[in-house]
Amino acid sequence: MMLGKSRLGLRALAAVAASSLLLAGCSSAATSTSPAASEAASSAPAANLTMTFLPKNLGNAYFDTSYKGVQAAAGVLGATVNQVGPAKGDDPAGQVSYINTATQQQVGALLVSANDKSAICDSLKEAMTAGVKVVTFDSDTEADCRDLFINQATADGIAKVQVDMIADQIGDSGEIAILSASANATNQNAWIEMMKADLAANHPNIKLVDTVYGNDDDQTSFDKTSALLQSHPNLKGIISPTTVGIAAAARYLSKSDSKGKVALTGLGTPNQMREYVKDGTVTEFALWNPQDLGTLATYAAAALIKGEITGAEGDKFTAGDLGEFTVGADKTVLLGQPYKFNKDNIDQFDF
Ligand code: RAM
Repeated sequence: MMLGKSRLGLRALAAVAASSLLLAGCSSAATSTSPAASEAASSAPAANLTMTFLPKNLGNAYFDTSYKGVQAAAGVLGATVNQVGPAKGDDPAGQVSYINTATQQQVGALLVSANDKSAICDSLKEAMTAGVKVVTFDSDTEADCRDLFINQATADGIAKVQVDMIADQIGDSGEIAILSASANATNQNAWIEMMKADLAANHPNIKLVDTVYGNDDDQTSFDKTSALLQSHPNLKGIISPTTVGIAAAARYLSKSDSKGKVALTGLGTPNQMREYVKDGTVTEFALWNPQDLGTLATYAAAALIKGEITGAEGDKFTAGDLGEFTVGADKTVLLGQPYKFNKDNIDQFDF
């Protein structure tokens, strides 16, 4: 099921406003609390609501949007969140050093999109042993290296929407290639495996001829697009399941002879893709709201820190304006399902 656009809208400001009202209500209620009750409250240890936000890489519009959601939620929760991260999206060692620093700083929680599902595990386990709550979002680690994973949408739903779009755009027949993020990215790799299975089972006339990696670097992704077109002269379509890759590929295609001849779809942000939808380079692509993902991760981390949830299946918590969420199997929380953007709706979105 596709997500309605109201779920994708920019509701962070409304959430902040509504929660400020709630907070105002709370503080006036607090003045009428009995002295004994306030003494008990003041002796309870304050929750450590400091957090480190560690995306795959800095300078990625997708994670910048997630961070807006993080900050909006932090404002409501009274949390302090600091963003750090490597320059490149294929640098797990860089992530490890930021994780170790956060552990030394004794933050309450780490919010991490993993560059590698196992390479950052030891440092995350050390963080958890030191009392830091670990929430992965967007790109997961092995399940025992974190307290919770905030999943943007089901992996099979993300895979299917991309295969459906390319099949539709190339008449369900011909050569396609995948331009991914880094070769070790947990999220892209899971989606690629499921896309391959879907292609094999349901699209016998589509042939996946190549999978290349732009490492979520704009120039590398641009160059890999050019190389794909040269090595596969019969290419009919490219799927890029990364916002960095699809934007770079669209920029390349829009100025090339292949514009309008080689289809491009995948996962992109409306703001980065708008001009390529309008100039006819791209027909349709998909995503979820990265801001909501950041908001949800922050509320989940706060609930873990405060001991309101432990990450056990069935645990429930509220994520402000996004509503109530329930922890599912394997300590995961699901945001929703991907949404498709095209020329008819893209102007309704601003992220
Ligand atoms: C890029 C990153 C991120 C992924 C999106 C779709 O920004 O690789 O992990 O979820 O694309």
